[in-house]
Amino acid sequence: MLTVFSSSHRLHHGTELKDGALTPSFEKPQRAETVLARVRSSGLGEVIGEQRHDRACYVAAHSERYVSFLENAWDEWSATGKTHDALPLVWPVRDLASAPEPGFIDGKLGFYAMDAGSPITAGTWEAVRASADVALTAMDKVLDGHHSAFALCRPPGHHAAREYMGGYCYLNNAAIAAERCLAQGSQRVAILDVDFHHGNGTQNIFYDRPDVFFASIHGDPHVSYPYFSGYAEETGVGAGEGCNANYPLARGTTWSRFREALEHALARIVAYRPEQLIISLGVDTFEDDPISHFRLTSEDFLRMGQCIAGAGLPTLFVMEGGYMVDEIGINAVNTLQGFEANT
Ligand code: OKP
Ligand code: ZN
Repeated sequence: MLTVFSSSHRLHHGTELKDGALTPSFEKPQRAETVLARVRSSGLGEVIGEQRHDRACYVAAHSERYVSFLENAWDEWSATGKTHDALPLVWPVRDLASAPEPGFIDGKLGFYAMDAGSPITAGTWEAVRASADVALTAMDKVLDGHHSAFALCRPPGHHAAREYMGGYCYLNNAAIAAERCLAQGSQRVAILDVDFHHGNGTQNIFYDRPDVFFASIHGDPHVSYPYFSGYAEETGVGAGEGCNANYPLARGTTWSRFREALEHALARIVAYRPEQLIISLGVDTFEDDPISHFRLTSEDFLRMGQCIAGAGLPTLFVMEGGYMVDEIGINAVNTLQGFEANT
């Protein structure tokens, strides 16, 4: 399987609030390097760099003003004399949600964020756009006839909605890849999110649309981040009704229960008859992940890849989460090798 990777991810390394203190983020550069090393040592296949894509490819999944915010945020922040990471401090909660866009960076940060998990640093935009370009480049290979490809994206994307960042995410790489398929003539695309956390951003982008089916298997939002979306009752709205499927599972979930949800989601995807399948591949469902609560083993990821291959669809794998740095390379590549073994 072909892998697409960008060394520009190293330009982004930020902090996060953990237990009330600023510490280096769990979402760190070593994650992507570990996965790349495993791709190479396992002989998965060729690794190529990203091709730069038009800004319009990002705006397909996001609003124009949000992309502009991401492009300019660091300059606006550093113009106020600050040299540390930009983090939001105030959010437009329920009764304030219709407020207009603020004109000053402190207000903009909260306006375009769901949490304080996505710091903006000097190199963030360059890394973020390279990550989206990695997904687009890999998607183009699938659209050119490759049966599968691996977009080794960092930072991840699935918490990024049409108009806000959060949960280490800025641009939604999987959604941008799906929009690429539609722009190239596909009628229907499916996205399956197997990251431990609900793909709230992807759900947000396609919630009212019938041309992208979204399914997500994740920790029950009643007790797991992102807390405010991911319930089974969220099935889409308007023309998108029936095109969104959530599988919230209990803490401590092991492969047998995960597999049931996976097979159910894949059956729904096959019935939808998409032309391409995009997998939001988070491996934070691993038993030793430091911030998640499922209990999959490294062997289970081989099985997951085999199940996904059973759908028989041209498939793009997009890297999302996974924070047990020593094992994420093994677990991500196991998924890809399980897929190839059953293709
Ligand atoms: C990203 B992905 C807020 C941090 C809360 C965020 C978890 C994001 C997971 N300060 N934790 O889905 O793996
Ligand atoms: Zn996650």
